[in-house]
Amino acid sequence: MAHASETFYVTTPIYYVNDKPHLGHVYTTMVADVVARYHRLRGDDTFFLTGVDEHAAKVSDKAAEHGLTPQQWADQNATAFRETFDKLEMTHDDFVRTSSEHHKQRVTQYIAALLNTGDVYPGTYEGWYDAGQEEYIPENKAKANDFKSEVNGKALVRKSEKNYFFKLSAYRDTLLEHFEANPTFVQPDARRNEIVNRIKEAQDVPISRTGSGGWGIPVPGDEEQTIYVWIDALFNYLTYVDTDDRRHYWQSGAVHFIAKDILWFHAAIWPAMLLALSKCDGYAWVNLPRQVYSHSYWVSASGEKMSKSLGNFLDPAAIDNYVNEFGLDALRYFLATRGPLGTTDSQFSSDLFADVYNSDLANTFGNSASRVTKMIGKYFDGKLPQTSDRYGANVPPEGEPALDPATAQAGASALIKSMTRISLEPGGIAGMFVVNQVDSYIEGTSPFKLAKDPAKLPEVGDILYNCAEALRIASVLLWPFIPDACEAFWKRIGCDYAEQMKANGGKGRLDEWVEWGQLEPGAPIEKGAPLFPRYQA
Ligand code: ME8
Repeated sequence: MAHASETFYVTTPIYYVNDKPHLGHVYTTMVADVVARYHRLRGDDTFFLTGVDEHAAKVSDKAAEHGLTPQQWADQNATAFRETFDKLEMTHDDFVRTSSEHHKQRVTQYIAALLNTGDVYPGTYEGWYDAGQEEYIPENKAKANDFKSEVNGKALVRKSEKNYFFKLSAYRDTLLEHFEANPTFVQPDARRNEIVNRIKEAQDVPISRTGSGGWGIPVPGDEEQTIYVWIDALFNYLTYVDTDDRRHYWQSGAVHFIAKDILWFHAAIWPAMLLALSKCDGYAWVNLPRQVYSHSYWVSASGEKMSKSLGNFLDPAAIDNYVNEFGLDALRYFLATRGPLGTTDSQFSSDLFADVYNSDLANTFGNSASRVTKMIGKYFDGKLPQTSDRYGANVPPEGEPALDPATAQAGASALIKSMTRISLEPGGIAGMFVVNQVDSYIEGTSPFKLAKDPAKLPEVGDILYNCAEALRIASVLLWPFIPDACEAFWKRIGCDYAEQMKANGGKGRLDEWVEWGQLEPGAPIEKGAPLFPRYQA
C-alpha cells in the first residue's frame, strides 16, 4: 500500500564560523542529508535545514586577529561552509545565517514575548564559564571536571555579570513528564538518563551577556546586553520556518541531529524555551521537537575528538582528496554507514575507508551492475530480454535460487524499518542485501554457462530480466546513500526517477518503485563505465 505523504523537518547544528568546516560538520550534515533524501524518496513533504552560527565571541576574536570585522570574517567562513556543502551535493532547503535580518528580528520578538511573561527576567550571574564552548558551567559539573572544560581541557573562567535569566527551573516537571511520555525524544537511549538526572536539578540559566562589542542580537529594551549566542543559535530551528509557508514544518515535529557535546542545550534548554514561548500571546502553535538525535564523535587515530581547536580534523582539502580518489558517493556511504551515530566514537582511517569502498561498493553494487548489463549486452544485444512463461510471475520453480518480488519486499521493509529508527548502517545494507541476492542468484543459475547452449537462451533471458529488475529495486533503496551512482544506473536501464522527482518537488514514490516487474522487455540497457572501479592502494 502506498505510503501516505507526511511532513518531515530535519536539522543540523548551525556551525561556528570562527574557522572553516571540517569532517565533523560534514558528517552531521551528511547524515541529515541521507535522512532527508530518504523521506523525499518516500514522497514526504521534507524540509532540511543547516547553516552557521555567527554571533560567538570566538568569531569576533578570530576576526580581530585577522584585522577584519566580525561580519567580514563570518561572511568569509559562511561562504566556505556553503561551498563545501554545495560541492558535497547536500540538499538542504535553506542555509541559516544568524546575522540575517529575518533571524534577528524573530529572535528579538521571541525574547520580548518571554520578557513579557516573566520567563526571561533580569539578574546577576556568578559562576564558571567555558570560554571555548561559550557555556556557563554549574558548580557541581565544574568541580567534577576539576574546573576544566569537558571538551577542550582548558581551565574554566570565573564570571560575574549582570544578566537576563531564563526560568528553566519552572519547566523541570513539564520536561520530565515529556521525557516520560516520549521515550524516544532523546536518542540513542543511553544519552537520556544523564539529561533526565540533570533536569531534576536544573537552575535558571543566564541568557545574555555584556561586552560583546555589539556583535550579537541586543536584548530588547536593554541595548547594553546581547542575547547569549547559544539562545540566539537554538532559535534558528524555529526562526527559519516561522513564516506562513513553512510553519507546518515546525508543527510536524523537528528531528534535530547534533553531537553529544551539545545535548544539554538541545534536550533541556531548547524544549523549555519552546514551552515558555508557547505560553506567549500568538505562539500557541509552537510545539516541541519530535526528537533530538545525539551522535558521538569522529576521533583521530590516537582517539582524540576531531576539532578545530585541536587542529586534528580533516579539512575541506583533505575531504576533497577522498572525493577525488573514491567519488562523492563513497564518502557519503562511508560516513553514513560507518560513522559514530551510536554511543561509541568512530576512528577515521583511510585503510578502513578503502576496505569499505571495495567490499560494499566496488564488489557489490558496482560489480553486479556491470556483470548484469554486460551479459545483457553480450547475449541480448543490449536489450532487456523478454521473460518467458516458465517463470510466470517471476517466481522461480522449487529448488532454484529465488530472485523475486519477496526479495524486493524484504529489502524495502528493511530500509523503512532502519530509517524509521535512524539506523543508517542497516539502512545502507538493506539495498546491498538485494544486490547480494542478485550475486547468489547468478552463482546458482549460472547464466553464462547456460548461454553456451542457444536452446537455453530463453532461460538466460528470464534470469537476466530478474537480475536487472532486482538491481533496479536495489538502486532505489540505495539512492539516499549513493545518489550519483544510482542515478547513473537509472539512466543506463532507462528509468526516469530522477526526472520524476525533480518534476514533483523532489518527491519520489518509493513504494511504487520497489514493486516487481516494471522494466519493459526490449528496453535498451547500457553497460557504461564501472560505477565503482576497484581501488588498489
Ligand atoms: O557547537 N565528530 O558549533 P560547532 C562528529 N554553534 N561530529 C562533530 C565533530 C566530531 N569530531 N566535531 C564537530 C556548535 N561535529 C554550535 C551549535 S546549534 C543551535 C549551535 C559536529 O561548530 C557535531 O554535529 O562547534 C557537533 O554538534 C557540531 O559539529 C558542533 O559544531
